Amino acid sequence: MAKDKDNGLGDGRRSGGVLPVSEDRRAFLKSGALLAGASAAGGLGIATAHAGSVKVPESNLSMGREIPAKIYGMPSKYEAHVTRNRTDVFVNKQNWSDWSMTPLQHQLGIVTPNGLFYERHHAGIPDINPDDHTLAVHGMVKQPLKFSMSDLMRYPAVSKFYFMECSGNGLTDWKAVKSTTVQQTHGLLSCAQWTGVPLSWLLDEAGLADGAKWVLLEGADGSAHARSVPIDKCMDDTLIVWGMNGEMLRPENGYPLRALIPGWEGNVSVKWLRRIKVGDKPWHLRSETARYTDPMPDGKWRQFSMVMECKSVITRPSGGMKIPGPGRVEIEGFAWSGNGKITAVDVTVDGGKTWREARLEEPVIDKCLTRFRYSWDWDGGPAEIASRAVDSSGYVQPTVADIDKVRAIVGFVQHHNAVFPWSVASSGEVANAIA
Ligand SMILES: Nc1nc2c(c(=O)[nH]1)N[C@H]1C(S)=C(S)[C@@H](COP(=O)(O)O)O[C@H]1N2
Ligand SMILES: [Mo]
Repeated sequence: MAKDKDNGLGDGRRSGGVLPVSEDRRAFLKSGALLAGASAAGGLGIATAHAGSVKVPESNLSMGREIPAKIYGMPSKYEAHVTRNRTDVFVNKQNWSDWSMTPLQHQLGIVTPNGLFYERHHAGIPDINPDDHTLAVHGMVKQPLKFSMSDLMRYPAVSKFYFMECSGNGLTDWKAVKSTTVQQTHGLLSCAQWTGVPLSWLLDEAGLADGAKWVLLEGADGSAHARSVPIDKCMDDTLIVWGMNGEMLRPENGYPLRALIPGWEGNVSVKWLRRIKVGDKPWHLRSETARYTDPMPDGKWRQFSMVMECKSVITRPSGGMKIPGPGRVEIEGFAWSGNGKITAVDVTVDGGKTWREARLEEPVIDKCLTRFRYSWDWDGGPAEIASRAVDSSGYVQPTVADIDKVRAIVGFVQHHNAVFPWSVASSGEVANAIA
């Protein structure tokens, strides 16, 4: 298994003790004893004590790199270890129908940078010229329509933050430890600000015929990936997007056009979108019959379970990291729900015996990643840490045992949103404790 070289707790925090004084910091300071070595004036206990003169660094003594005439900027060479990685747990013999995972342990804030957004393709990444690309709206409509990219981009666009998660996220680690890092256990999850038009505008313009109930979305890739989506979701918050975090979609995320179906399994957000067909019933396609369905205890399979229900995970400290020593540990992670906003996250440090409420970081947005934090005084003994999220519908993130009761498990589980524990050894080493 690939070892992440920058997974220690200390080295990811290059800003040292120089943090702005914020509400969060005040809460941190009030919430308990500081690490040994913290100043009496009330530092976070992260910086090392310093006396004497401040050395002038080499970079102060010469001119820096020149600005090229044109360039697409790239991260610092010192961040080269932060990559999205193809799965090495569920190894595929080819890399066309495959996936790559977001390094959640390195993500700052709630937005996933475009180069780190997870990927899932069924037949590789097509290379589509936007000048040749069109979107057809047809089927049970009063007037079939065809849009070029420049037609679509004349609409007054909207920009919204939404998470995206593959329903297979976590399937490798159902009641068995297979993965080491949170990138491997939860990295089929990312979040972006999407820019495009509400699908309702396009459907209103075409005019829905009486009896229109379902919509087919089809991609222009080699898999001709397609899904059936109920008309209500299409008219509610579904977007047809070309923008992602301030720039055009990346080829791997659907350039030049994709559907973005907020809060639902990633599979319905059809990439390289070329066709929207309105009908009166679902099409029962491969990805809603043979795949992306949940086996039930009565032997039947549940179709169209498309909402990604409330879930959370601790990203720091997480699997493969090492806590430097006893004392203050700032636990942080993500919570999200396809059914609304996150209203609370609880954290346990004793394997679920007791739970304490974590702090939620603003902004807290509907169907978007929400960051939580919890300040823990680690006594240096073995511990088990986990988070449990609650959403605005009142739904509480289930445990593995809860899911086990209501599903038949055939090898692995889709839509695995259970509480996910990490063990902390006396050595400070953090490991996957899902078993
Ligand atoms: N045309 C097309 N759309 C697709 C897919 C695909 O293979 N082809 N994969 C789906 C799946 S399973 C997921 S999880 C998301 C992944 O989107 P991303 O690669 O932008 O993260 O796209 C969905 N849309
Ligand atoms: Mo997916």
